[in-house]
Amino acid sequence: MRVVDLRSDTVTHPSPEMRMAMYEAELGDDVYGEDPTLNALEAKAAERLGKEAAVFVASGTMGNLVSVLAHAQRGDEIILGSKAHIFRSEAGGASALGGVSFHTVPNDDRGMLDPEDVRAAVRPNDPHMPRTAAVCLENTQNACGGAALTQDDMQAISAVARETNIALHVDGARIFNAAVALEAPASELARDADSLTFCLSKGLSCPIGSIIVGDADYIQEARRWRKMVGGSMRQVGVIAAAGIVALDTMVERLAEDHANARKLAEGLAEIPGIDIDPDSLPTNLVFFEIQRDDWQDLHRQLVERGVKGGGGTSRWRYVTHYGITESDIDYTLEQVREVFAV
Ligand code: TLP
Repeated sequence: MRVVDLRSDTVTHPSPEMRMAMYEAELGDDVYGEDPTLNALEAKAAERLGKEAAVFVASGTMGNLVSVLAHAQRGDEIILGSKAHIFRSEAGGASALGGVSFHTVPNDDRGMLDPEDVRAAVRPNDPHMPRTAAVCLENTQNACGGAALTQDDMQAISAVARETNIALHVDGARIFNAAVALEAPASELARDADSLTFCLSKGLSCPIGSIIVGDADYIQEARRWRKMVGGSMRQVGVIAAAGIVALDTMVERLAEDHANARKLAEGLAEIPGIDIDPDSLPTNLVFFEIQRDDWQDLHRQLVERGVKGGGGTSRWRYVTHYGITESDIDYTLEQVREVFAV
């Protein structure tokens, strides 16, 4: 049976060039700082994001956790959107492991925070209160339709962060999707951030890994926290090799995923029972509302026909990625049309 897996861009497999690079990678022990392939990846990532240094971590969740722990002490607080992945989908790690509490402010439809809300959330210097250590933005913002925040958005929040002497961390799991959608270099979007995490194993199609970038002292501190959470690895060049190929060959092609997402959204918009505004779609995450009570049954039927994605609630998400072709989009629309016709 034909399978079109639209559950996430995390399901992507490495390209043939990545597999070859992994096979041939020169290796060393990274805990001694001696893995040449990883060192090359970290240098490339830092340069690409316009930062002094970078450190490789096992996942986006570990990247955000280590980033927050390197900014905040036990008892501190971080400000973040109520729809932030760090708040909703990372098992409360910063609280559980770091004693850091979350202070949420509303995300608007694009995932942006209101700078005045952030300013108001920063605690005064009062011994009754937790200290505010950082504010976090997410770009693209997953739960807000995958919208890309612009450099002006970043700058508006970083201005408040500078003024109030807190750090700005960006969960840039999909920062390259934002960069491609906005036709802006990723380094521009990262410019005002003190730290930024991006994922290699989403749209960039690596099997494993994320990177944190920042200034050299901060990344040194992040290395300590990475060690503490058990994330320092040994011959990691075997996975880093894929990351180098990803940064060289997989960024520009994200435009194809965005074009496929647009085609999918436009097709879905014509199907009765589906509510979606394709004009609000900027990247590779397609969110839509099923306006039928039998959405669970519709979901089951689509999965039986090989179209995977959505479910859970009546708000579904289909994600385009390296493993999805334009013909897969045609097939998906055909199946959805048929299933929804009944
Ligand atoms: N997101 C996954 C799931 O957790 C929902 C997905 O399928 O979208 N930041 C953002 C914005 C993310 O979307 C994710 C993963 C992460 C961080 C965590 O990355 P991993 O899965 O590598 O720990």
